[in-house]
Amino acid sequence: MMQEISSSKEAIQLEHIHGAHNYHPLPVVLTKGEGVFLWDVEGKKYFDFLSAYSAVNQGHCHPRIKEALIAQAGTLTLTSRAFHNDVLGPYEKYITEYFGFDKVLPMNTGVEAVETAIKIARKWGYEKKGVPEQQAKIIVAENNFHGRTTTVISFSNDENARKNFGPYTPGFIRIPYNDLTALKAALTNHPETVAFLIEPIQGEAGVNTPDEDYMMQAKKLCQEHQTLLLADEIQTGIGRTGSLLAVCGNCSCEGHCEKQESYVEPDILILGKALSGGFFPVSAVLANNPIMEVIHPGQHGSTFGGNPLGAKIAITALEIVRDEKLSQNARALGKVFRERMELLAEKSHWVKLVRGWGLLNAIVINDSPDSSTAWDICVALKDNGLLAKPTHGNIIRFAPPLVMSMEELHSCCDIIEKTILAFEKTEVE
Ligand code: IF1
Repeated sequence: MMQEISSSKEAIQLEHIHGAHNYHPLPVVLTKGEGVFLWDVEGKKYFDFLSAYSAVNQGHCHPRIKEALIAQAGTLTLTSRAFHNDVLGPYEKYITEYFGFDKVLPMNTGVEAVETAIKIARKWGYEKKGVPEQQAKIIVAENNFHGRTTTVISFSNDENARKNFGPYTPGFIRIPYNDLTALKAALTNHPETVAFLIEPIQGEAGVNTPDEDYMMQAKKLCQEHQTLLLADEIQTGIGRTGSLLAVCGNCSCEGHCEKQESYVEPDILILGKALSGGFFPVSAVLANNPIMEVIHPGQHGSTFGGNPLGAKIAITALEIVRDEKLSQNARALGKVFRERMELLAEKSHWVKLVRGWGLLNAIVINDSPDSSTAWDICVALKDNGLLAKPTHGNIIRFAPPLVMSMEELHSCCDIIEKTILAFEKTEVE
């Protein structure tokens, strides 16, 4: 029998005793979610300003996804890829048309999709570009975050994420983020390069936004050096940054316009998180035929990848982004959010700067990265009814579900303002 939880304290204790200590969560125990709101086991209501790291762009427990899940769960959930199922094909047609690629390779978690993209890029490099065996190189950015597997942490420079997990997978070259000169040099010095793997905005690094033409110029350099551009849009994609994809640049059409001047087409597009609206892991790797055709039966796969339940959920999650105009909403709300935070920065010395695109934003707290100030502010925000999480010590990420109304956004900004200004007073005393 499952032990019933009667208090936050009890739930936290159970996790402490029986679970590995691989996270340091805020001390809040959630039991219910609906739209932009979460409730804890004591019945306190919160605005969600994390969206499960941007997996719940469509809002918690979206009724349309719930309906799709229930209907499909009562019909067929898993066949494996040993047989066909009647949802995978329609899903593959839907998602490839939605994002404008020839083909998709369905996986589950984000990091699996990153691993998949790396495998495809290497194989393409050997078979199409003619890179000598075992020599393929992939260029990545400093302070990248692409997941937790052994290969992916091999090219991280976050000591905490990688130390003592070696030996590491070779074949990666790290260059500074948002530095085209470094990219050009790496491509020139390493003709065996097969891909440039990049987050259009670095999430974990603290919502690092690049120069406006960075992706455009990076794509040009990649083309000149016959190198694939791999866009990890696991966190930035699906409406979050005020466009369907961050690589759409300043176009907020939901990706259904004629491709705009600002759109930079990646050779491989990597999606996860909000592809399922937070119901369970669904990820995808998209590419055109000349690239995807290097993969043949037996060379890659997954028991659950492409399962009918996930496929149905993903179709519905993507329909919602389009039907509810979530990219446009993220764009409008994000602009107001940053304006309000800039006003707050004038009033509070704690807020050093505000940055972000759409509803993927961060404020940098005016304290050292090893201080506890950002954490203490997040605890105070929680007490005032808003849930956000610090990253890298002195940065707080603000990423609410994209279904938020303008009125709710202003209420949230009021909470943040009240909390940080009050924090000021305590500190001065
Ligand atoms: C954790 C951050 C977010 C991602 C990008 C791949 C993945 C992620 C750009 C892997 C995952 C997560 C996972 C979570 C914390 C988190 C995170 F703080 F680390 F940066 F979202 F902001 N590419 N991001 O952001 O996807 O395999 O997890 O499905 O690992 O603790 P996954």
